[in-house]
Amino acid sequence: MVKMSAAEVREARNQTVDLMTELDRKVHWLSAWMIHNANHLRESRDGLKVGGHQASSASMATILSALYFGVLGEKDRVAVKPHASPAFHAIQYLYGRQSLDQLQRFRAFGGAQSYPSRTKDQTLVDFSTGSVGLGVAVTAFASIVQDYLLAHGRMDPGDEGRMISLLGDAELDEGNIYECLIEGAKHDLRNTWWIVDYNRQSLDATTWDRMFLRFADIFQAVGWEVVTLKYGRELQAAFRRPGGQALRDWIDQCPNDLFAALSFQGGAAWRTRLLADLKGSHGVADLIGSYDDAGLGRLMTNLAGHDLELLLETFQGVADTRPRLFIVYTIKGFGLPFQGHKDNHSGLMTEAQMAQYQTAMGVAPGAEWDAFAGLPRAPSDYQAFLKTTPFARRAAASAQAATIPVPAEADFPAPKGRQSTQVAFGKVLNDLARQGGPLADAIVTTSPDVTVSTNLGGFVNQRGVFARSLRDDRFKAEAIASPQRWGMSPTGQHLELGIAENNLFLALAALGLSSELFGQRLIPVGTLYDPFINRGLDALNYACYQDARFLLVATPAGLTLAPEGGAHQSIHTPLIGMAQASLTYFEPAFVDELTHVMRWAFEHMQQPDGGSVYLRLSTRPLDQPDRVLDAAGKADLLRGAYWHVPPAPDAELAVVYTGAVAPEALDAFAQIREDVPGAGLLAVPSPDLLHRDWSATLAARAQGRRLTDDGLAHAERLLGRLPAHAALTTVIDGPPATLAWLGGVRGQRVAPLGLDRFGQSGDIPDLYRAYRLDADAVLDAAASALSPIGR
Ligand SMILES: Cc1ncc(C[n+]2csc(CCOP(=O)(O)OP(=O)(O)O)c2C)c(N)n1
Ligand SMILES: [Mg+2]
Repeated sequence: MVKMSAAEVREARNQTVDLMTELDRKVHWLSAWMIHNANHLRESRDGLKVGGHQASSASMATILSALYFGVLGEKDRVAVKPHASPAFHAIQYLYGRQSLDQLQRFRAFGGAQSYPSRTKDQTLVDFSTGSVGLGVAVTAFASIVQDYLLAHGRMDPGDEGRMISLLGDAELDEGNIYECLIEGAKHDLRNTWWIVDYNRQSLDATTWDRMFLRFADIFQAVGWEVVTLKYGRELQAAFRRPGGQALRDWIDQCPNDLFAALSFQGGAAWRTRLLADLKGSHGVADLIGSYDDAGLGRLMTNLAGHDLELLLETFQGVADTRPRLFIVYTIKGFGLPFQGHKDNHSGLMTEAQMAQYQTAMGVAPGAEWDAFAGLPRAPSDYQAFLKTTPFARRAAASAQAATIPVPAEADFPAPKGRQSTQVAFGKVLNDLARQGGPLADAIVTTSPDVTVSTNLGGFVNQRGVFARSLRDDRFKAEAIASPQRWGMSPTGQHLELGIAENNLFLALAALGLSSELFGQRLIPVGTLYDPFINRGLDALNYACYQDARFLLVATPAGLTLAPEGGAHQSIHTPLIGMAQASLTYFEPAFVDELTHVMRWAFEHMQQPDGGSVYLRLSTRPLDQPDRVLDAAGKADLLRGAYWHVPPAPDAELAVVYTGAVAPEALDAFAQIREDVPGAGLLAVPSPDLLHRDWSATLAARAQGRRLTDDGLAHAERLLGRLPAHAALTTVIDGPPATLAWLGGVRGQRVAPLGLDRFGQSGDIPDLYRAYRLDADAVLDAAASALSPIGR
């Protein structure tokens, strides 16, 4: 092998940096052009502004270029700042991983998405972003998942990648970031880089100066290495000249808004201001005088985030796995006519400004979409280079892990005796853990400090708490009696979280993407109190939007939690369960239902067109029906509803119930049967599935398609056993609207019962009476449904 001299190595490196800098120009150009095309050139049919963020993209483009052209390895995973989506797509285009058609349809139906999307984009996106802050924190949880896989021998040591988030500085205001930092500190977070596009601008304006140094303090306090990259090399060189120190001090003290305003105004304004403020400082006049206006404007905006070589050196120079915050100073809208302007967040270049920019970028008219137009080298040079980068080794699509077999029904026995769905859930997991097997080994449980009170204890006792290093259960070592073993080890299968529900959902997002991100399937099961879904709702939505797969068990739920009172009783979560896409909500009343649903859930979570599952469970112990659901009953259950007691063909009425109010429904039903002998009792363990199937059937019918042989929705089939004039009364420990829609399926009258007020402390009899969930309320509702107003 020919050995290169140091000078030759340097020369080769310079060549590569030059080539990357040229490619970076195309990233700037293509992102601006793609947005311009969408807003000014593509036909508009609705008069809406299409948008896209030229300023946010220009601010971060060079950081992306440095990463994708010179830093990212095959195993690294990246969450890209939402508003830098065009820069991301431009880079994928240069790599040949994004089509021209997609760029031309940026923000149009079926085209490249406004914000990087795992599920909607046609090119490989590691993490979706858009709701700021969440894409940041999810990378930390992905890193914890990676460590989990390493510790469990499901990933080879040395195979780990860095989980990288590229974020805007205003994202640092999102509280979920700090919740996640605390969790990261507990779990020895590593291999996580957060790279801040520090342009000191948010959406509305320039950001507060006083936070400048605080961010570094906060991150250092939780063990992060903070790397601040402020000045580009041109500015650094100027600082070394006479007058340079004074210039540097001036910049360091310059308020955000002034720096931004001068960046917008340009060279002449910089000159006037600097000469006035630094009058009398030795060497300053000569230093400033050595630049013409354009050169001075360039110099003053030569911040680190626009210096590709400096970024490369910094990122490539990291040799350890400590979590790192890179604060990279930038100019929002760098190189564009509105750079630094406080209103530039959604600013768009005019046609005239774009024409000028095109000339400056050396792009010939007609060559706007050409990947390498206007660059000094032959396209083949760039193409050859792009084949050799570490990122080029990354497969263009993520590999799917194999499906984990779910044990047979016999291995999901319904626990016997009077009990609650919450207790039964714990027993099912406990049984699985004891039996062992691939499913049990793939399950990871997690909970935000409610592991014990949501009945995960049995599973945790058997499978242990996860930590990267061994930690004995001190209480056990001291022989202090406790039903709960809390030993921590690298082989533990429970991820204990602090009490921050946002973190639960971000952890579920990362665990639930394990197959896609790391090629290893995990079966995440997360528990929390049902009312606190609200606390993490955006993160739950975010997890679902990315199509992460998990089982969410929310318990206790509803007014039925009784003495705990209104702050802990969840009132409206059933409607969240119904409305949340990619999440199927079940609320079983009885434990035989629960076991079937859990078994189904473990399969559904793994199917390509499956999704996540939400179980709303109760602490209310119920007498269990003496029955074995037959195949048809099970099939109906897994479509969302079944006839608990089928109606007679001429039935006047059916009682419909969901969840823990089953005894009241049964009680009222028994009384009703005395007067209305043929009445039916309909169990609806999943109002969500039932409703979704009905909607899908109506849509298909409108298009002349059939989803089933008979073309009927499950709800139509079930309610079709009642005469059209029959009435329904529905009851749920949740919003009446959850079941009231059933009246619309066949035009049957309906009297819905449920919660429409905040709850309060009490016992079940008092609360059910006051909130009209008791048997008397069901009887009254039935009477009113049978004799409506005007009849
Ligand atoms: C949760 C959430 N709230 C509000 C917004 C609207 N929004 C979009 S970008 C942004 C601030 C952008 O500032 P920064 O993060 O600094 O990014 P920059 O464009 O300056 O790089 C806001 C408030 C959002 N996307 N997500
Ligand atoms: Mg910003």
